Amino acid sequence: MPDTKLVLVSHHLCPYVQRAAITLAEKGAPFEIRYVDLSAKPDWFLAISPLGKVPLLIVRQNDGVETVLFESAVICEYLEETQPGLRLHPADPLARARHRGWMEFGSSILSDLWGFETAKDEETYEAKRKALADKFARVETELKDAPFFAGAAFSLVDAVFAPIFRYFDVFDTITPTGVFDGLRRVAAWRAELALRQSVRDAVTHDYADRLKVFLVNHDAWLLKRAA
Ligand SMILES: N[C@@H](CCC(=O)N[C@@H](CS)C(=O)NCC(=O)O)C(=O)O
Repeated sequence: MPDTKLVLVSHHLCPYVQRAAITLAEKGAPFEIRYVDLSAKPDWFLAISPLGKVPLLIVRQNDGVETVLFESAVICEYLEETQPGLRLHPADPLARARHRGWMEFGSSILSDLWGFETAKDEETYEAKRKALADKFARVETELKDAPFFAGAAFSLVDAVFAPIFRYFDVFDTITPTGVFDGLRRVAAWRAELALRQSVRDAVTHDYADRLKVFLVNHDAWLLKRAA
């Protein structure tokens, strides 16, 4: 769809936005990026975002008609179906369905991660830390062939997990979380994803600083634990 113009409505820290940005980069699809302050959502954004959330993908067709897509999985699937280049879903329907399940599993990890990074006391922190460790232990048993989730081919599951691992690249500079202890395959997957150009380019250079400010603003136990 060479004449379609794509605008990704974003937030600097959002892992769901990163999924879409990684997918766009893997496809080699040109796109504009527009950042939104989620603490003071502008009217234009509220008018087009049914859930008041990022990411949105604004698709402007060559006849000038604009369609707004919301929900990161929907956006990634749309890009997979419309953009040429690397296929990011397996061709086999059963394998594809399995991948969709693990994308959803990644979303459930993000929900625990939110609780983990915003925990204000040790008890909550530890409960969320354990939930994350348990989920990654489950992921460990799914990983069979390196370097990516499905072996040689980078897929949408990788695009979902790379932004999750990125959080820990910052957390590790603050305090050891132990979430990946003993998970050899997950650790190798994480290291591989961190090297991928599409993953590196999915955030701005000040991502780590912004995440640390977020932790300070949320009075995060993670920081107190390190002190
Ligand atoms: N299920 C959504 C989740 C998106 C989401 O939670 N976005 C957050 C930022 S990471 C957001 O926009 N939050 C604003 C709000 O809830 O008010 C997706 O996959 O796109």
